[in-house]
Amino acid sequence: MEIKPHQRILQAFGIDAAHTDIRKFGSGHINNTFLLQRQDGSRYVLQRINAAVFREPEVIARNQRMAADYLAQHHPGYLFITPVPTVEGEELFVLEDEYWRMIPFIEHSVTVDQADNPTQAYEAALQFGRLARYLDGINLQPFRPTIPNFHNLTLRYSAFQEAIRNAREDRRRHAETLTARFLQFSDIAVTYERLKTAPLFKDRLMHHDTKINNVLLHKDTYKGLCVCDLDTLMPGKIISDLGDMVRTYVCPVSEEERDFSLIGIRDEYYEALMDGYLSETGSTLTKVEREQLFFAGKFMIYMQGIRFLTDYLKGDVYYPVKYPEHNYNRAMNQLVLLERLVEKEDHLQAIIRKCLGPGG
Ligand code: GN1
Ligand code: MG
Repeated sequence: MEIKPHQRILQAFGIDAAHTDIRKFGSGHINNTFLLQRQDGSRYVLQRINAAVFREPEVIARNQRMAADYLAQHHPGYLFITPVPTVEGEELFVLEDEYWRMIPFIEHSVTVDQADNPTQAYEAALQFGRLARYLDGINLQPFRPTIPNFHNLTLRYSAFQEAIRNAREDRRRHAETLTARFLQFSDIAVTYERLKTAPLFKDRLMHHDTKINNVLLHKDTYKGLCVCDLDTLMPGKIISDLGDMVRTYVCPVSEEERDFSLIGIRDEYYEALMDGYLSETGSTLTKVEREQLFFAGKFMIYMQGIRFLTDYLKGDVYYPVKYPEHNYNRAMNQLVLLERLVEKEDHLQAIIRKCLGPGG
């Protein structure tokens, strides 16, 4: 269902709807996003926050504000996107229980949905790495999760098991082989469970959605400009951000691809993203974090795979689908990607050692 922002929302941000061009924008699953262009040429991005997913949108605004204040103080000049306030000075506008916010459109920026060359992977990873490094010293105590347990694999794994038990018979049967293949990788959940309480497995302020289209690149040079989509900026672990880059930059096709024979690992992209991320974060990582760099990819691909399969088993209650087997196919796509990654472990570990350099 398409939701058009109406006049009252634009008015709240001081924008005259009659003289503004509004079009749908971006490719996210969760929020509805629009690009506004005013007659004077200025552009903004308006978003309706999905409040079924983000139960407390104020937490998003608060986390972002605290991060922005810290960055302005410790890294002045760093481009960190902050909301355009309403005419009343609020970060969010609430109308009929729906939350809206507006951010500036960064001029000369573009996003890509898929990494087309290793340099793009490097640039994007460098931007996420820089954010992590700049936020390394921030006090996490006042930050709250915008989605509780978002990347808690232990809970995602239990939800998967519960979905298997409660699935409608036809869906359960259709997914039987795929489910069994995912269960064979349950050691990933076990490793996560062990790791998550290790003292050197640091809590950090993480982005938690490091797909390449969440980095703005310069439209001509494709140099990284800044990161965007900060809804899930909250305490988490390094494997979330690094792992989602592995999940989404290294494969030549996206999670939507149904020709599973096209799924594979492009070594040069893997190396480029490790290089970009570690060039920023390398010196801040603990020993335990350094040991888990390969695990990051397994962790995120596995978690995304079981999230898609859980949703299929539950009857597509979370991810929008275009046809009945959509989530099943997304899950299969992620399983194949996981298998391709694991097959190459020795080689990829050697790449990691190279990127960490001597002493790594
Ligand atoms: C969702 O809306 P989008 O595409 O930015 C999801 C991510 C998944 C991604 C998979 C809040 O992100 O965790 O990795 O889909 N975000 C939420 O495409 O669930
Ligand atoms: Mg997003």
